[in-house]
Amino acid sequence: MTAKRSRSHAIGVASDRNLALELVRVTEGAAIAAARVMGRNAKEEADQAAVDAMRQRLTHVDMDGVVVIGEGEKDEAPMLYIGELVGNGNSPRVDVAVDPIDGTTLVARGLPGGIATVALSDRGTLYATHCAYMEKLIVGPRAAGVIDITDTVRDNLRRIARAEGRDVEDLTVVVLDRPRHDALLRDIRATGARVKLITDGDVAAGLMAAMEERTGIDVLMGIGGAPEGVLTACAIKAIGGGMQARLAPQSEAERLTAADEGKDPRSVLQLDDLCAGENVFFAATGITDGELLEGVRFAGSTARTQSVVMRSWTGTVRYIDAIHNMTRLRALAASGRARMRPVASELAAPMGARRLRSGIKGGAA
Ligand code: VTB
Repeated sequence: MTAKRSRSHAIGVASDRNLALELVRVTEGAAIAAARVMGRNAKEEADQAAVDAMRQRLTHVDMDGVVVIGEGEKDEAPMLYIGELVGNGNSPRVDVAVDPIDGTTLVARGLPGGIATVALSDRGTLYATHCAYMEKLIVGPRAAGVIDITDTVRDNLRRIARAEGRDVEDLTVVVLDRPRHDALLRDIRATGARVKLITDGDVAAGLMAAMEERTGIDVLMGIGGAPEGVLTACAIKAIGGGMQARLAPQSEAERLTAADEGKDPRSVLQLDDLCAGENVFFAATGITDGELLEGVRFAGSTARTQSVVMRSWTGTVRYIDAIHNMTRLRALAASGRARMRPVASELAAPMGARRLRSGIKGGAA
Protein backbone atom coordinates (compact mmCIF):
# COMPACT_ATOMS: atom_id res chain seq x y z
CA MET A 1 0.00 0.00 0.00
CA THR A 2 1.42 3.42 -0.91
CA ALA A 3 1.86 6.19 1.61
CA LYS A 4 -0.70 8.20 -0.31
CA ARG A 5 -3.27 5.44 -0.06
CA SER A 6 -2.77 4.91 3.65
CA ARG A 7 -3.05 8.66 4.27
CA SER A 8 -6.36 8.78 2.47
CA HIS A 9 -7.53 5.94 4.67
CA ALA A 10 -6.58 7.60 7.94
CA ILE A 11 -9.83 8.41 9.65
CA GLY A 12 -8.38 11.73 10.82
CA VAL A 13 -8.62 13.16 7.33
CA ALA A 14 -11.61 15.45 7.07
CA SER A 15 -12.41 14.50 3.49
CA ASP A 16 -12.37 10.79 4.31
CA ARG A 17 -15.59 8.86 3.99
CA ASN A 18 -18.12 8.87 6.78
CA LEU A 19 -18.05 5.38 8.30
CA ALA A 20 -21.25 6.14 10.19
CA LEU A 21 -23.07 5.86 6.87
CA GLU A 22 -21.82 2.28 6.62
CA LEU A 23 -22.58 1.59 10.26
CA VAL A 24 -26.21 2.52 9.79
CA ARG A 25 -26.68 -0.53 7.58
CA VAL A 26 -25.42 -2.60 10.49
CA THR A 27 -27.87 -1.15 12.99
CA GLU A 28 -30.73 -1.28 10.48
CA GLY A 29 -30.14 -5.01 10.01
CA ALA A 30 -30.00 -5.64 13.75
CA ALA A 31 -33.13 -3.58 14.33
CA ILE A 32 -35.16 -5.36 11.65
CA ALA A 33 -34.09 -8.77 12.94
CA ALA A 34 -34.92 -7.89 16.54
CA ALA A 35 -38.22 -6.23 15.62
CA ARG A 36 -39.38 -9.49 14.07
CA VAL A 37 -39.63 -11.02 17.53
CA MET A 38 -40.92 -7.95 19.36
CA GLY A 39 -43.32 -8.63 22.18
CA ARG A 40 -42.79 -12.38 22.24
CA ASN A 41 -41.27 -12.19 25.70
CA ALA A 42 -38.15 -13.85 24.30
CA LYS A 43 -35.11 -11.77 25.32
CA GLU A 44 -32.59 -14.39 24.21
CA GLU A 45 -34.24 -14.83 20.83
CA ALA A 46 -34.35 -11.09 20.21
CA ASP A 47 -30.72 -10.67 21.30
CA GLN A 48 -29.56 -13.59 19.16
CA ALA A 49 -31.37 -12.24 16.11
CA ALA A 50 -29.84 -8.78 16.55
CA VAL A 51 -26.35 -10.16 17.23
CA ASP A 52 -26.45 -12.44 14.18
CA ALA A 53 -27.57 -9.63 11.89
CA MET A 54 -25.07 -7.19 13.34
CA ARG A 55 -22.15 -9.62 13.15
CA GLN A 56 -22.96 -10.55 9.55
CA ARG A 57 -23.26 -6.95 8.43
CA LEU A 58 -20.15 -5.79 10.27
CA THR A 59 -18.04 -8.14 8.12
CA HIS A 60 -18.76 -5.89 5.12
CA VAL A 61 -17.71 -2.61 6.72
CA ASP A 62 -14.45 -1.31 5.31
CA MET A 63 -12.42 -1.37 8.52
CA ASP A 64 -10.04 -3.38 10.66
CA GLY A 65 -12.11 -3.45 13.82
CA VAL A 66 -11.85 -5.11 17.19
CA VAL A 67 -14.78 -5.30 19.59
CA VAL A 68 -13.62 -3.67 22.79
CA ILE A 69 -16.92 -3.27 24.49
CA GLY A 70 -20.05 -5.29 23.99
CA GLU A 71 -23.37 -6.04 25.53
CA GLY A 72 -24.02 -9.45 26.98
CA GLU A 73 -21.60 -10.40 29.72
CA LYS A 74 -23.73 -9.06 32.51
CA ASP A 75 -26.91 -10.69 31.26
CA GLU A 76 -25.14 -13.71 29.80
CA ALA A 77 -26.72 -12.75 26.51
CA PRO A 78 -25.34 -13.84 23.16
CA MET A 79 -22.78 -11.31 22.13
CA LEU A 80 -20.20 -9.99 19.82
CA TYR A 81 -17.47 -10.90 22.25
CA ILE A 82 -14.72 -8.61 23.43
CA GLY A 83 -11.65 -9.16 21.26
CA GLU A 84 -13.67 -10.37 18.26
CA LEU A 85 -12.31 -9.02 14.98
CA VAL A 86 -14.91 -7.32 12.81
CA GLY A 87 -14.89 -5.57 9.45
CA ASN A 88 -13.25 -6.61 6.19
CA GLY A 89 -9.73 -6.05 7.51
CA ASN A 90 -8.94 -2.92 5.49
CA SER A 91 -7.77 0.20 7.25
CA PRO A 92 -8.73 2.16 9.29
CA ARG A 93 -7.86 0.34 12.51
CA VAL A 94 -10.66 1.00 14.95
CA ASP A 95 -12.15 0.04 18.29
CA VAL A 96 -15.76 -1.06 18.03
CA ALA A 97 -18.44 -0.81 20.71
CA VAL A 98 -21.68 -2.67 20.12
CA ASP A 99 -25.04 -2.94 21.77
CA PRO A 100 -27.17 -4.97 19.35
CA ILE A 101 -30.17 -4.18 21.54
CA ASP A 102 -30.17 -1.53 24.20
CA GLY A 103 -33.37 -2.35 26.01
CA THR A 104 -33.77 -6.08 25.36
CA THR A 105 -36.59 -6.22 27.91
CA LEU A 106 -38.33 -3.35 26.11
CA VAL A 107 -38.19 -5.25 22.83
CA ALA A 108 -39.24 -8.52 24.47
CA ARG A 109 -42.28 -6.75 25.92
CA GLY A 110 -43.03 -4.51 22.94
CA LEU A 111 -42.42 -1.39 25.02
CA PRO A 112 -41.02 1.92 23.67
CA GLY A 113 -37.35 2.81 23.46
CA GLY A 114 -35.44 -0.28 22.24
CA ILE A 115 -32.59 0.62 19.86
CA ALA A 116 -29.70 -1.10 18.06
CA THR A 117 -26.39 0.75 18.32
CA VAL A 118 -22.79 0.58 17.16
CA ALA A 119 -19.93 3.02 17.60
CA LEU A 120 -16.35 3.06 16.48
CA SER A 121 -13.32 5.15 17.19
CA ASP A 122 -9.59 5.18 16.41
CA ARG A 123 -7.85 2.00 17.66
CA GLY A 124 -7.02 2.09 21.35
CA THR A 125 -9.24 5.03 22.21
CA LEU A 126 -12.34 3.46 23.78
CA TYR A 127 -12.54 2.76 27.50
CA ALA A 128 -12.50 -0.97 28.02
CA THR A 129 -13.74 -2.73 31.13
CA HIS A 130 -15.37 -5.97 32.21
CA CYS A 131 -17.22 -4.12 34.96
CA ALA A 132 -20.95 -4.10 34.40
CA TYR A 133 -22.08 -0.87 36.03
CA MET A 134 -21.24 2.79 35.68
CA GLU A 135 -22.58 5.94 37.31
CA LYS A 136 -23.31 8.62 34.70
CA LEU A 137 -24.02 12.33 34.63
CA ILE A 138 -24.97 13.63 31.17
CA VAL A 139 -26.05 17.06 29.99
CA GLY A 140 -26.32 19.10 26.81
CA PRO A 141 -23.61 21.35 25.32
CA ARG A 142 -24.62 24.48 27.27
CA ALA A 143 -24.10 22.77 30.64
CA ALA A 144 -21.13 20.65 29.59
CA GLY A 145 -18.62 22.73 31.54
CA VAL A 146 -20.48 22.92 34.86
CA ILE A 147 -21.07 19.30 35.86
CA ASP A 148 -19.15 17.60 38.66
CA ILE A 149 -20.15 14.03 39.46
CA THR A 150 -18.40 14.26 42.86
CA ASP A 151 -20.62 17.16 43.90
CA THR A 152 -24.15 17.00 45.33
CA VAL A 153 -27.22 16.55 43.17
CA ARG A 154 -28.55 19.91 44.37
CA ASP A 155 -25.44 21.87 43.39
CA ASN A 156 -25.13 20.13 40.03
CA LEU A 157 -28.76 20.84 39.15
CA ARG A 158 -28.42 24.47 40.25
CA ARG A 159 -25.39 24.99 38.01
CA ILE A 160 -27.00 23.12 35.11
CA ALA A 161 -30.15 25.25 35.40
CA ARG A 162 -28.07 28.44 35.42
CA ALA A 163 -26.10 27.30 32.36
CA GLU A 164 -29.34 26.44 30.58
CA GLY A 165 -30.85 29.81 31.56
CA ARG A 166 -33.75 28.17 33.38
CA ASP A 167 -35.05 27.39 36.85
CA VAL A 168 -34.22 24.05 38.47
CA GLU A 169 -37.98 23.36 38.52
CA ASP A 170 -37.93 23.47 34.71
CA LEU A 171 -35.24 20.80 34.36
CA THR A 172 -36.19 17.19 33.62
CA VAL A 173 -33.83 14.53 34.92
CA VAL A 174 -34.04 11.03 33.46
CA VAL A 175 -33.23 8.15 35.81
CA LEU A 176 -33.40 4.36 35.45
CA ASP A 177 -36.19 3.04 37.65
CA ARG A 178 -34.18 0.86 40.04
CA PRO A 179 -34.20 0.47 43.86
CA ARG A 180 -30.53 1.55 43.89
CA HIS A 181 -31.74 5.02 42.88
CA ASP A 182 -34.08 5.65 45.83
CA ALA A 183 -31.74 8.13 47.53
CA LEU A 184 -30.83 9.79 44.21
CA LEU A 185 -34.51 10.26 43.40
CA ARG A 186 -35.16 11.78 46.83
CA ASP A 187 -32.31 14.24 46.25
CA ILE A 188 -33.52 15.20 42.78
CA ARG A 189 -37.12 15.63 43.88
CA ALA A 190 -36.02 17.77 46.85
CA THR A 191 -34.62 20.33 44.39
CA GLY A 192 -38.00 20.65 42.65
CA ALA A 193 -36.64 19.29 39.35
CA ARG A 194 -38.91 17.07 37.29
CA VAL A 195 -38.12 13.38 36.98
CA LYS A 196 -38.63 10.98 34.13
CA LEU A 197 -38.22 7.33 35.07
CA ILE A 198 -37.28 4.79 32.44
CA THR A 199 -37.31 1.03 32.87
CA ASP A 200 -34.40 0.39 30.44
CA GLY A 201 -32.56 1.98 27.56
CA ASP A 202 -30.21 4.55 29.03
CA VAL A 203 -28.23 4.96 25.77
CA ALA A 204 -31.17 6.63 24.04
CA ALA A 205 -31.97 8.57 27.22
CA GLY A 206 -28.37 9.76 27.49
CA LEU A 207 -28.37 10.89 23.86
CA MET A 208 -31.56 12.81 24.42
CA ALA A 209 -30.15 14.52 27.52
CA ALA A 210 -27.11 15.63 25.49
CA MET A 211 -28.93 16.88 22.42
CA GLU A 212 -29.02 20.61 21.94
CA GLU A 213 -32.35 20.67 20.21
CA ARG A 214 -34.49 20.03 23.25
CA THR A 215 -35.91 16.59 23.67
CA GLY A 216 -37.74 17.18 26.92
CA ILE A 217 -34.82 15.70 28.86
CA ASP A 218 -32.05 17.88 30.26
CA VAL A 219 -29.98 15.62 32.48
CA LEU A 220 -29.32 11.90 32.91
CA MET A 221 -28.25 10.76 36.37
CA GLY A 222 -27.67 7.41 37.99
CA ILE A 223 -26.15 3.99 37.57
CA GLY A 224 -26.60 2.02 34.35
CA GLY A 225 -24.56 -0.36 32.22
CA ALA A 226 -20.86 0.39 31.66
CA PRO A 227 -20.91 -0.71 27.98
CA GLU A 228 -23.92 1.53 27.46
CA GLY A 229 -21.91 4.35 29.04
CA VAL A 230 -19.08 4.01 26.52
CA LEU A 231 -21.51 3.89 23.60
CA THR A 232 -23.26 6.98 24.89
CA ALA A 233 -19.92 8.76 25.26
CA CYS A 234 -19.18 8.10 21.57
CA ALA A 235 -22.40 9.83 20.56
CA ILE A 236 -21.78 12.70 22.96
CA LYS A 237 -18.40 13.35 21.33
CA ALA A 238 -20.36 14.10 18.17
CA ILE A 239 -23.22 15.99 19.80
CA GLY A 240 -20.90 18.09 21.93
CA GLY A 241 -22.69 17.56 25.24
CA GLY A 242 -21.12 16.88 28.62
CA MET A 243 -20.60 13.57 30.39
CA GLN A 244 -18.83 12.36 33.49
CA ALA A 245 -18.86 8.83 34.85
CA ARG A 246 -17.48 6.52 37.52
CA LEU A 247 -17.41 2.76 37.69
CA ALA A 248 -20.10 1.69 40.14
CA PRO A 249 -19.54 -1.93 41.19
CA GLN A 250 -22.75 -3.48 42.48
CA SER A 251 -21.18 -6.61 43.98
CA GLU A 252 -17.99 -7.85 45.58
CA ALA A 253 -17.17 -9.73 42.36
CA GLU A 254 -17.45 -6.53 40.36
CA ARG A 255 -15.25 -4.69 42.87
CA LEU A 256 -12.64 -7.38 42.36
CA THR A 257 -12.94 -7.07 38.59
CA ALA A 258 -12.29 -3.34 38.86
CA ALA A 259 -9.29 -3.98 41.13
CA ASP A 260 -7.91 -6.62 38.73
CA GLU A 261 -8.17 -4.10 35.93
CA GLY A 262 -6.31 -1.57 38.08
CA LYS A 263 -9.32 0.73 38.11
CA ASP A 264 -10.44 2.81 41.07
CA PRO A 265 -14.22 3.28 41.17
CA ARG A 266 -13.66 6.66 42.83
CA SER A 267 -11.85 7.99 39.76
CA VAL A 268 -13.89 10.37 37.69
CA LEU A 269 -14.02 9.45 34.03
CA GLN A 270 -14.30 12.47 31.76
CA LEU A 271 -15.73 12.20 28.27
CA ASP A 272 -12.21 11.85 26.82
CA ASP A 273 -11.40 9.02 29.23
CA LEU A 274 -14.41 7.09 27.93
CA CYS A 275 -13.71 7.92 24.32
CA ALA A 276 -10.38 9.51 23.47
CA GLY A 277 -10.85 9.31 19.70
CA GLU A 278 -10.72 12.26 17.35
CA ASN A 279 -12.76 10.31 14.87
CA VAL A 280 -15.79 8.74 16.38
CA PHE A 281 -18.73 7.34 14.47
CA PHE A 282 -22.05 6.37 16.01
CA ALA A 283 -25.20 4.86 14.56
CA ALA A 284 -28.48 3.80 16.16
CA THR A 285 -31.71 2.45 14.69
CA GLY A 286 -35.04 2.28 16.50
CA ILE A 287 -36.42 -1.21 17.15
CA THR A 288 -39.54 -0.28 19.10
CA ASP A 289 -41.11 3.18 18.80
CA GLY A 290 -39.39 5.61 21.12
CA GLU A 291 -39.01 9.33 21.78
CA LEU A 292 -35.67 9.47 19.99
CA LEU A 293 -36.40 7.15 17.06
CA GLU A 294 -39.36 5.42 15.52
CA GLY A 295 -39.34 1.66 15.66
CA VAL A 296 -39.31 -0.72 12.71
CA ARG A 297 -42.60 -0.70 10.79
CA PHE A 298 -43.45 -3.74 8.72
CA ALA A 299 -45.97 -3.12 5.95
CA GLY A 300 -46.62 -5.72 3.30
CA SER A 301 -43.33 -6.39 1.61
CA THR A 302 -41.41 -3.52 3.18
CA ALA A 303 -39.74 -2.69 6.46
CA ARG A 304 -39.23 0.96 7.38
CA THR A 305 -36.46 1.99 9.74
CA GLN A 306 -35.43 5.25 11.35
CA SER A 307 -31.84 5.83 12.39
CA VAL A 308 -29.53 8.53 13.65
CA VAL A 309 -25.88 8.64 12.60
CA MET A 310 -23.17 10.91 13.94
CA ARG A 311 -19.58 11.76 13.25
CA SER A 312 -17.45 13.60 15.78
CA TRP A 313 -15.00 15.13 13.26
CA THR A 314 -17.68 17.31 11.72
CA GLY A 315 -20.34 17.09 14.41
CA THR A 316 -22.91 16.22 11.77
CA VAL A 317 -25.98 14.42 13.02
CA ARG A 318 -28.16 12.81 10.38
CA TYR A 319 -31.54 11.15 10.71
CA ILE A 320 -32.05 8.47 8.10
CA ASP A 321 -35.39 6.96 7.15
CA ALA A 322 -35.08 3.86 5.01
CA ILE A 323 -37.60 1.66 3.24
CA HIS A 324 -36.29 -1.88 2.85
CA ASN A 325 -37.84 -3.96 0.10
CA MET A 326 -37.99 -7.33 1.82
CA THR A 327 -39.36 -9.16 -1.23
CA ARG A 328 -36.41 -8.10 -3.33
CA LEU A 329 -33.91 -8.80 -0.55
CA ARG A 330 -35.38 -12.29 -0.11
CA ALA A 331 -35.09 -12.96 -3.84
CA LEU A 332 -31.49 -11.72 -3.93
CA ALA A 333 -30.58 -13.82 -0.91
CA ALA A 334 -32.22 -16.91 -2.43
CA SER A 335 -30.29 -16.43 -5.68
CA GLY A 336 -27.03 -15.85 -3.80
CA ARG A 337 -26.64 -12.43 -5.44
CA ALA A 338 -26.99 -10.29 -2.33
CA ARG A 339 -23.58 -8.76 -1.56
CA MET A 340 -24.48 -8.00 2.00
CA ARG A 341 -26.36 -11.20 2.70
CA PRO A 342 -29.16 -10.54 5.17
CA VAL A 343 -29.59 -13.18 7.88
CA ALA A 344 -32.70 -15.35 8.09
CA SER A 345 -34.18 -13.43 11.01
CA GLU A 346 -34.18 -10.19 9.02
CA LEU A 347 -35.84 -11.81 6.05
CA ALA A 348 -38.43 -13.77 7.98
CA ALA A 349 -41.92 -13.08 6.73
CA PRO A 350 -44.33 -11.46 9.19
CA MET A 351 -45.80 -13.89 11.71
CA GLY A 352 -49.12 -14.46 9.89
CA ALA A 353 -47.47 -15.11 6.52
CA ARG A 354 -44.93 -17.37 8.17
CA ARG A 355 -47.67 -19.62 9.50
CA LEU A 356 -49.19 -19.84 6.03
CA ARG A 357 -45.93 -20.41 4.20
CA SER A 358 -43.86 -22.45 6.58
CA GLY A 359 -40.31 -22.99 5.43
CA ILE A 360 -39.65 -19.51 4.04
CA LYS A 361 -37.38 -18.61 6.98
CA GLY A 362 -34.90 -21.40 6.30
CA GLY A 363 -35.27 -20.99 2.56
CA ALA A 364 -34.46 -17.31 2.61
CA ALA A 365 -31.16 -17.78 4.38
C1 VTB B 1 -29.13 0.07 31.64
C2 VTB B 1 -30.11 0.02 30.49
C3 VTB B 1 -29.98 -1.22 29.67
O1 VTB B 1 -29.03 -2.31 31.59
O2 VTB B 1 -27.82 0.32 31.20
C4 VTB B 1 -29.25 -1.22 32.45
O3 VTB B 1 -29.90 1.11 29.64
C5 VTB B 1 -28.39 -1.30 33.67
O4 VTB B 1 -28.42 -2.58 34.28
O5 VTB B 1 -30.99 -1.25 28.70
P1 VTB B 1 -29.65 -3.15 35.19
O6 VTB B 1 -30.79 -3.48 34.24
O7 VTB B 1 -29.10 -4.38 35.84
O8 VTB B 1 -30.04 -2.10 36.15
C6 VTB B 1 -29.99 -2.45 30.56
O9 VTB B 1 -31.25 -2.65 31.15
C7 VTB B 1 -29.62 -3.63 29.67
O10 VTB B 1 -29.03 -4.65 30.38
